Amino acid sequence: AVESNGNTEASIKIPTQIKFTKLFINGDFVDSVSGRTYETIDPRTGEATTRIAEGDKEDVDLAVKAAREAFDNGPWPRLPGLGRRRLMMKFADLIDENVEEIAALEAIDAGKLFSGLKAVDIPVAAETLRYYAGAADKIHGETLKMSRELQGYTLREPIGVVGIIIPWNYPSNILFLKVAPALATGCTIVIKPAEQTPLSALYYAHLAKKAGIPDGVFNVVTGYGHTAGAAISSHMDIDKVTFTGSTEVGRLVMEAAAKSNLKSVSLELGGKNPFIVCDDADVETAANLVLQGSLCNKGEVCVASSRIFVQEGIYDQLSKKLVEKAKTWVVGDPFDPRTLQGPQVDKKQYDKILSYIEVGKTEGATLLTGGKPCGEKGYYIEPTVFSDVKDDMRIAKEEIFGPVISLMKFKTIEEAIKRANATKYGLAAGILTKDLNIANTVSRSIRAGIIWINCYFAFDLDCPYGGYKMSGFGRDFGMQALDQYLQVKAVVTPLYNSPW
Ligand code: TXE
Repeated sequence: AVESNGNTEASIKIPTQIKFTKLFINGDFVDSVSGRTYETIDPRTGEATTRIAEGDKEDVDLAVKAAREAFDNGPWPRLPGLGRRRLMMKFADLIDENVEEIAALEAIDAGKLFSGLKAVDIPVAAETLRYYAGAADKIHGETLKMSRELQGYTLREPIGVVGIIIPWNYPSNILFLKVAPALATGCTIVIKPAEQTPLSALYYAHLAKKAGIPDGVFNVVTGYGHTAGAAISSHMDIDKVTFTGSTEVGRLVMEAAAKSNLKSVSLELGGKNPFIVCDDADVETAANLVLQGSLCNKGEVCVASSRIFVQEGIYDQLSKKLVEKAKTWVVGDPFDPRTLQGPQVDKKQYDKILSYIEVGKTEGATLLTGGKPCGEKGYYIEPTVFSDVKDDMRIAKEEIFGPVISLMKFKTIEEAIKRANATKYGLAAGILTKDLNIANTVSRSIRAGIIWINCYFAFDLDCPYGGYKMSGFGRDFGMQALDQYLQVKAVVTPLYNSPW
């Protein structure tokens, strides 16, 4: 049964205190220049958690100055790779030693499940540091053959000061999938966490210092997007900005980069990801994968399976099974180990999701279950299943970013491919079938950055991750992510006796 929040809260002891609420610039926690702070909200209750320093342009300027100095004159980019590796490994160990505390901070900030944060998100953040730490001393260029009387080789050098702007749905994982390769290459960084979820980033700043990462290398400016975020993307002294967030803001970031110093940009944006379930799929497996794909992290996932294309032969059975399972999907306090779905991150997202559910009903989709808020306080929404969803409905075209499953019927695989591709996005896709030829055909035909065959959300640090089309460009994770933070320098010298 769907449980209301609040039922279990009294018995839950939250294992943390909030220690860090100020900006972290040049190795110190400092107030914002203006002295302003803003309130963060606990999505479990809708009440205030704490006040956080509200950084703005002046604070970004100070952070960039520190990062610039650390890059231009400090030890970090000049250390041999193994020096950076050692410190990054130490940083990772410190994260592991504090998993419980960080997990609790993030559960309070984002409404994410404490158990999942403790078992997966935070340990994976530490592993991401280790993965790229291992690469820090293996970054090298090429010796070139050259066609003339010249000796040539390339160096791969760190790009410089990196601005990192991230969202609130995976505050630790998205942070480290950018921070870890940037640090490994020798870059220095200025991070702007999402205004909703600053607590873990500030905690990591304290651990970075404890690990011995030199002052000025790792800076955090908390604050809002249109002020602190915009100051990063338009800064004249930042060499690269890497952004994960909405497509609308991605466009603003790119525009600001173009209008300022033409800094390098990579963007990981929204998605409207198709999951194709063929007639030969096992219904139970399909239902479990669809449920995970659509409801995991309360649907606040850019690669969520948000358009479920089901072949006509299995459509009714799968719909029935999904409804049964959605009704027993436990919504509740993220600290309760029985909970599968916590509250949406904030009132804005909560309202957005509920309004999309209304749009779905108005446009003629059939609401099979859910569709309502739940609990007496906080931002909880019932797992929702719509069937008879048509391609031109807004719930099939726009990113809802909530616990909403949209079922769409198809006849032939050619039709499914065509409809799956009929979107401006191209982040992820799934295909469930026993037929290898169909699986291979679909994986080559869908224009998306990752295709999951007979699985969903199968992430791996070694697997590049990023978008096609308006889902952005650039790849996080995998060794390819290092390229985002490196630039290639060619060095040329004449050979003996050459005309030069
Ligand atoms: O995102 P924003 P919001 C999608 C999802 C969600 C919608 C809106 O559909 O419902 O976006 O979410 C910073 N210059 N995704 O409003 O605003 C902001 O402070 C520079 C998908 O929260 O894009 C935050 O740090 N930065 C996505 C970050 O951008 C600016 C995850 C993301 O916030 C800025 C999140 C500006 N002008 C939302 N304005 C995914 N790809 O996973 C805001 N920011």
